[in-house]
Amino acid sequence: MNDKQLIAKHAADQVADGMLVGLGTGSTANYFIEELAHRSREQCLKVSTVSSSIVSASKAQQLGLPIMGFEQVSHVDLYVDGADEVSPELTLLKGQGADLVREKLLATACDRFLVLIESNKLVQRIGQRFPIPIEVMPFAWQLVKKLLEANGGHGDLRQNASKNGFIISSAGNLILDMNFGAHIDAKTLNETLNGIPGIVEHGIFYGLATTVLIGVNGEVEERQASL
Ligand code: DER
Repeated sequence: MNDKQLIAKHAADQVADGMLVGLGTGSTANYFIEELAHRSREQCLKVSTVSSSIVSASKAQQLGLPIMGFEQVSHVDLYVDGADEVSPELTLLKGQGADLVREKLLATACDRFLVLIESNKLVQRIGQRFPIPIEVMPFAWQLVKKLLEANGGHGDLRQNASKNGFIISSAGNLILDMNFGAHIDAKTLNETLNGIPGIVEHGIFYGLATTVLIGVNGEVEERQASL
C-alpha cells in the first residue's frame, strides 16, 4: 500500500453510518473513493455522497456508491479531498484540477473537512510551489488580471492540455494562474481576492481544513486545525 492509499484508508475509517460524504477530485481523492466503496461493500456501511467534479462522481458511480446531485444537498457531514499545498497553519492551496467552485462550497458547508496529502505538499507559505489559481468570469478576465497586477500579481490564463486554447472550469469559467511572491501572506491575499468583482472563486482555502492527514514513508501523521 502506498502513502496515498494509506491516508485514504485512514480517512475512510472515519466515515460513520448514515453520513453524507463530499468526494474530492484528484489521485488521492480517487483512492478515498475506492476505500469508501470497499467499506460500504464489505462492512455494509450506509453512506450517500456528493461530488466535487464529474470525474469523481463517475468514479463513485462505477464503484456503486450512492450519489446525490449538488442541488439536492443542504448539509455535508464530511468532505475529503487532496490539496496542492498545505501551510503550517493548515491553509490550503487547491485548484490544479480546476473545480474550485464545488470544492470550496463543500469545504465551507461541511461539518468536517479532512485533507489528504503526502508530505511533499507541505510548504512554508501558500504559493511557494504553485501559482494561485483564480477562476474568473470569461468576459471579465482582462479587467480582473489588471486588478490582480495592481495588487502585485503576475501570471496568465491557464492553457488546456493540448496548449491550443484555455482551460474551461466545470462552471464554464477561465482560470488565471497568478504569482504574488513572498511579500503577501495567504490571509491578506484571501481577503483581497474575495473582494475583487469578476472573480468567481480562488484556490486559497483559508481556515477551512479541520484535519490534515499526511502520508510519510508508510506512516500517517494527523494535524488538527487550532480554532
Ligand atoms: O484540484 C485540486 O484542488 C486538488 O487538490 C488536487 O489537485 C490534488 O490532487 P492529487 O491528490 O492528485 O495531488
